[in-house]
Amino acid sequence: MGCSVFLYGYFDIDVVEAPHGRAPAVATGVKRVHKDKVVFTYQGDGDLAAIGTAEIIHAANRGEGMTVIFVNNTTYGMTGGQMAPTTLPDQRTTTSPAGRDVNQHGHPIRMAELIAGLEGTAYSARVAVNNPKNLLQAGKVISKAFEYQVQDKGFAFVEILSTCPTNWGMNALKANERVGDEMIPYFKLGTFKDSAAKC
Ligand SMILES: Cc1ncc(C[n+]2csc(CCOP(=O)(O)OP(=O)(O)O)c2C)c(N)n1
Repeated sequence: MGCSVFLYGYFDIDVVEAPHGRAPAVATGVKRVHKDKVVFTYQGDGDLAAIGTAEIIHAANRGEGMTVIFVNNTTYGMTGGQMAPTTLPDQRTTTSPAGRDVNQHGHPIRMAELIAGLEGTAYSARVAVNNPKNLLQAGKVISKAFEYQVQDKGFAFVEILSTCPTNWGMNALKANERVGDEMIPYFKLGTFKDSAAKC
């Protein structure tokens, strides 16, 4: 079996492959037609926070009953490591070789907080998968985001801080350290909206 970057190479589920950025729009159609199905999108940061900004904002704002898994690795990985909206200040990428200059390129976007601010969002959280403790927590949060969909609570969003060792130019161990040392201080872990939480 060959190595695949596509989700259906790893999960035994029905898949619709949407053009980049358009997954929330496609998932809207699938969920509205198949209300009994559990529908989720799986999107990178170039995909969700740049190419598909409009789709994700409006799907959340409409409160579509889907779960969104957003993998933030601070770069466009598949195309060779270009700057993404989540690239950290001063981070070098192939399109920001001198480092991201926030005055010129803007600031990294905190999507989980942005999505939490929308009325249709039932649940928004950020987790990381850089160590066993965070990995276990990520599993719990993802389960919750699916439970909310099954309970018809509305739109559920999970941002996962992840690595891209190849484009970051480091080994897997160093890449996991970078998540803790550089990403988590900017992209704080936690729950930003939980419609079921007691005040
Ligand atoms: C509409 C559209 N624009 C651009 C591309 C080219 N493209 C393919 S993969 C990719 C990078 C995606 O990066 P990201 O979503 O961060 O995922 P990663 O590869 O890092 O997991 C781009 C720009 C595309 N396929 N479709």
